[in-house]
Amino acid sequence: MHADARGRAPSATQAVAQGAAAPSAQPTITLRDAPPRAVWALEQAGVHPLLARLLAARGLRSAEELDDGLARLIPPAELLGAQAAARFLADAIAARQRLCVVADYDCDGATACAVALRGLRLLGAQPDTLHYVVPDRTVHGYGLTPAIVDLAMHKQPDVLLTVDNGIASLDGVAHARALGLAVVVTDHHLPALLDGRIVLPDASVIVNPNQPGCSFASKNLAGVGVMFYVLLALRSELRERGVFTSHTQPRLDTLLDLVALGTVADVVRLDANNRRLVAQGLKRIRAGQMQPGVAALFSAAGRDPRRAGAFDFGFALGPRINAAGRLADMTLGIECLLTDDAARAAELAHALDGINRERREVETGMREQAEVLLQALLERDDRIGTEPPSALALFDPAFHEGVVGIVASRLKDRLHRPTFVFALGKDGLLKGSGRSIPGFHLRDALDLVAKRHPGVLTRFGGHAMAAGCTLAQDQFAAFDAGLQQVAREWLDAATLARRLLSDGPLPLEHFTAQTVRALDAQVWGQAFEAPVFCDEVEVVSQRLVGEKHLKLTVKHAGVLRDAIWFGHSEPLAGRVRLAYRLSVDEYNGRERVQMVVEAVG
Ligand SMILES: [Mn+2]
Repeated sequence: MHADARGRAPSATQAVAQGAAAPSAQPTITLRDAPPRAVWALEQAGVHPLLARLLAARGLRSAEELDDGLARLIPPAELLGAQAAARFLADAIAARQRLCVVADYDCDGATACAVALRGLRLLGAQPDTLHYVVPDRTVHGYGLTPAIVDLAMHKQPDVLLTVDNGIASLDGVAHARALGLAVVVTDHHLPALLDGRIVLPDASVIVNPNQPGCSFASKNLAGVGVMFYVLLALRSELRERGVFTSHTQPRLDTLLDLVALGTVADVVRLDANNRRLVAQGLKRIRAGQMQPGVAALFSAAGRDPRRAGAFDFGFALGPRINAAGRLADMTLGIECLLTDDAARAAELAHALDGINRERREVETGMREQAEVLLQALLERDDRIGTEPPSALALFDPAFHEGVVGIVASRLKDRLHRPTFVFALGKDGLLKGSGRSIPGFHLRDALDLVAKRHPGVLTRFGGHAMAAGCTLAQDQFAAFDAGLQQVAREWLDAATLARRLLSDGPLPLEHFTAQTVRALDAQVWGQAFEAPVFCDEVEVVSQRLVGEKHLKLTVKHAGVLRDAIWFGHSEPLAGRVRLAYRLSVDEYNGRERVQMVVEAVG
C-alpha cells in the first residue's frame, strides 16, 4: 500500500536508511549517582550489592520500598471519589441497575474495561446488567463523546462508567445527563482547561488522582489502576453493608495480571505503588495464574509466562492488544481479555497477532516515508548534515491514523526532538499524535500554540510526554511554525542534547546468567529504567547480521564477550566505551550472557 511512497523518492529513502542525511542524535553517556548511604542501607537490609547500587541510583532509600506486598499499596480511601463511587456502584448493584462501561481503544482502556466487568461480576453484579462500548478511533475519536453516549444507549443503561477516559468529556457527560443517565467517571488523564482554568464534567462521581483536591500520593496510576482501586473501595463498602465478610469476600487479586499489563503498556511512571501492582501481576503470571486471554497472548507472542517480565507487557502483549485499536476494532482486544474459554482466547489472540503483523508493515512503510519527508525538510532549511530543527511536524496523505503515534515515538527516539506525525482523518481533518523529550511539556506547548494562533487547533489534549491534536489541512503550516517557535523558546542546547544514564562498570563476578536472571526478576520500566552498564572494551571482531545489526566479539577485562548492537551498521573503532544492557539466552542448551549495546561514547 505504500508503493507510491517508496516510488516517489527511493534515493532519499536509501540515503537516510544509510544514515547519510539525518544522523541519529548521539547520546552523551553520564553516570547515575548512587548515594553511598542509601546503597549501604539497602546492603544492610540484605539486598544484593549490585542491586543495592542500581536501586539506590533510582531513588530507593530503604528496603521497605522493595516490599511489594499488597498491604503496602496506598489505601483506596486516599483516592478522592473512590468511596463515593463505591457507594454509588453498591447502590446500583443492589437495585440491579444496568451499567455500561465506556472503554478506550488502547491497552490501558481495554484492560480497564476487562477489570471493571470482571470485578463488578465478582462483587455481585448480574452479568446481564453489565455491558460495554468502546469508541472506534477513526470514527468517534477519543473519550465519552455525545456520539458514544448515543451508541451506549443501545445497551439501555442506567449508568455509564468511563474507564481511562471521561475527565475532559464535558459535552458527552452533559449529553448523557440530558438523556437521564448517571455517569461515573474513572480516569487518570489531566482535566480540560478553559481559559486557563480547570473544568470538570458534571458527573455523579469522578475518580482521578489528577483531579483538583485529590491528595493520592501516586499521580501515576494508569486508567486500569484507577478502576482497580474503585473495585477495592467497592469491596470494602460491600463488606460494611454486610454483603460479605473479610473471610467470604471475593478475591480481587485475580485481576492483577490485567492491572499490571495495562499499567506497563500505558507507559506511566513506575513509581513505588505502580511497581507493586506490576510486581504482583507478574508473580501471579509466573505462577500460571492469569486470564485465559493473557495466557493466549503470551503463547501467540512466543513468550514464556513462567519468565514473564514487564518487558513482555510493553513489547509483546501490549502491542498485540493495541494493534486492534489502531487498525481494526478494540472489541477484539477486550473480548480476548474477557473470555473464560481458552479456545476462544487462543482464536482471538491469533487474530490480534495477525493485526499486529499488519501494523508492523504499515509502520515500516510510514517510517520510510517519514524519513523522506524529513530529508526534504532538512534540504529546504539547508540543514543537511547538521542538527534537525528543535521540533518536528510531519504529514503525508498516505499515513494511517492508527499508527501516527508509534511513528512519532520512533522518530522522537532517533532524533531526540518533540515530534508530531499527522494523518488525514475520515472527517477531512488532520489527526496528529506527538511525543516529547524531557524539558518540553507537550500539552502545554499545544496550549501556547492555541493561544497565540487562535483557530489553528480544532482540538488538543494529552500530557507532558505525549499529546494529540486535530486541525484543518490548511492550518498545518501555521501549526508547524507555531510549534517551532515554542520549541525555539523552550529548548536549549542542554535539553536538545540526548543523555544516556548509565550505572557504571559491571563488576566481573556479576557477568553471569544468574545475575541477569536476578535483575530480570525486578520490575523496570518507565522512569525506573532497566540497568545500563558502561565499560571500556576492545573490539576483537565485528560483522553485520540481518543486514542492519552489528554483531561483535569484545574483550572486556581480559575476557571475550558476545555483544550485539541492534539497528546499527557502522563498524566500531578498536577500543570503545560501551553502554550496554545484559541479556541471557539459551543456546544449544547452555545459558549465554550477551551485551546488548545501547551507545558508545
Ligand atoms: Mn491510559
